Order: sequence, then C-alpha cells, then structure tokens
Amino acid sequence: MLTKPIYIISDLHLGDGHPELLEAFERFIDIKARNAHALYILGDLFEAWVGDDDESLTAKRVCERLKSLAELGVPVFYMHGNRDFLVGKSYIKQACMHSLPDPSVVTFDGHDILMSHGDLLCTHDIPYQRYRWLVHRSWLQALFLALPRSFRDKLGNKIRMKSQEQGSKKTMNLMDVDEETVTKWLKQYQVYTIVHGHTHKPFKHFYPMSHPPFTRFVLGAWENGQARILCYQRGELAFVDL
Ligand code: LP5
Ligand code: MN
Repeated sequence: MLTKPIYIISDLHLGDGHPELLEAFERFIDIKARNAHALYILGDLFEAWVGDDDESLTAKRVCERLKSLAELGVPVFYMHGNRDFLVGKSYIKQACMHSLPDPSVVTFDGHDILMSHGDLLCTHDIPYQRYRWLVHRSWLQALFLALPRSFRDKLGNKIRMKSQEQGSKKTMNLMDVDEETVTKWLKQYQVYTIVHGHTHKPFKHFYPMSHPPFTRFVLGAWENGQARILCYQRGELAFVDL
C-alpha cells in the first residue's frame, strides 16, 4: 500500500489579479505536495490561458514551483479545464508535468478512480457544450494561437464576459453535472469512484441505491486562500483543507 499521500486539486483559477491564491498554491506545494507520492491537477489551474507565450508572474512562478516538485521526484499530472484548455505542450514540458486526458482512469493501490475536470458531465448546458465543441477544434485553436497576444487576450476577456452574462441567466441545475451522464460514465469505465471539479460545489456524494453503489467526489474551487482538496492515503479518499 502507498505510504505517502496523493493530492487531487482543481479550480485554482490562478492569475496575476489574485496574488493571495498564488501564495496559497506556493504554500501548498512547499508544505504538502513536496511530501506527496503524486499530485493530480484536474483543470482550471489558471483563470484563463490564451497561449504558452504567457509572460505573467503567475505563469512563471507556477512553472517554477511545479518544476521544483518534479526535481524532488513528485510526479505532477495535469488535465485541462475549460479555462485553461489552451495550456500547450511547451508549458507542460517546461513545468515538467505529465498530460492527463479528460477523462482518465487512474489506479491507486488497485482502486480504479475516474478523474475528469467535470465540464463534460454538464450535458444539460447545451450552449456551453456547443461552445466547447467549437473551441476544441484543432484548426480553430491553431488559427487563434497564430493571432497576436494582445488580440487573444482581448478575445479571451470577451468570451469570459459573455460566459458571465449567460451564466447569470442559467439555473444552478443547468450548470451542475447531469446525473445520467455520471451513471453512464461509471458503467462505461467500470469504476465505482469518480472525482471531478468545475462546479465549485465540493461534496462527497454517495449513491447507495445505485447498482452497484458509487461515490462522486466534487473538488472545491480555491477562494480566499481556502479550498477543499482530496487526499488519498491508506486506502481512503478524504477531503482536506489547505
Ligand atoms: O468557467 P466558468 O465556470 O465561469 O463558466 C463555464 C462556462 N464558460 C466557459 C468560458 C470560460 O469561462 C472563458 C475561458 C476564456 C479563456 C480561453 C479563450 C480561448 C478561446 C479559444 C478559441 C479557440 O467555459 C460556461 C458554463 C459554466 O462553466 C458551467 O458549466 O455554463 O459556459 C458558457 O457560459 C458558454 C456560453 O453558454 C456560450 C459562450 C458563447 C461565446 C461565443 C464565443 C465564440 C468563440 C469563438 C472562438 C474564436
Ligand atoms: Mn471549470
């Protein structure tokens, strides 16, 4: 059995506008993650990402910290989120991370766990799923990444504003995961545990009536230097604070 903890985090939304979050991330790396067996980042590490030519202090410091973990022998697995799906091979390599596709089944001590950012589970949110399909086209991404940085920053901000405007009109239920999709995934991947973020509603959902019963862990967003993160240790997954 693994002796060191494995941490699973998501939705940090790091950016130069929130230095307190970056400080919390650095403390987490220096105190907790450096003694871990591995670190899993399930998307939205950054508030927004419009290309690896990011010269922000946040991008630089996050890269340095993640690299320092790799140097200590702690592997970092990174999955894209809906905010940072454009983090490219170059940044991932510079930060010494390993790419993790969405979704992925990972095995800890023989226990299979399905990991996802979570936005793919929000199948009720049709406008979002259409938008997602579009911005994941490789030709559109290549076209976008060839544009000048200032233009990409502006377009990124416009999409965020549009998303906020539309979000205020969407119901909470619409923006949550679709339970039928969750069940479908569990059957498809033959797992009894799923971990995701994105919805910012940290909770351990247990479905005892399901055949077979399963557990869905929802990670919390990092806000005001606080977060609910998951820790796997001695055969158990449990929430811990920073
Ligand atoms: O992130 P969150 O929780 O606030 O909201 C999400 C969904 N919104 C998004 C948009 C991101 O927040 C903004 C990311 C910007 C950085 C990258 C830009 C790079 C562009 C690259 C082009 C190749 O993901 C929100 C969900 C919510 O989660 C809950 O699940 O509801 O979805 C939306 O609000 C989407 C709208 O419904 C539709 C937006 C239409 C925008 C049209 C722009 C067309 C893009 C053309 C590209 C060139
Ligand atoms: Mn998200």
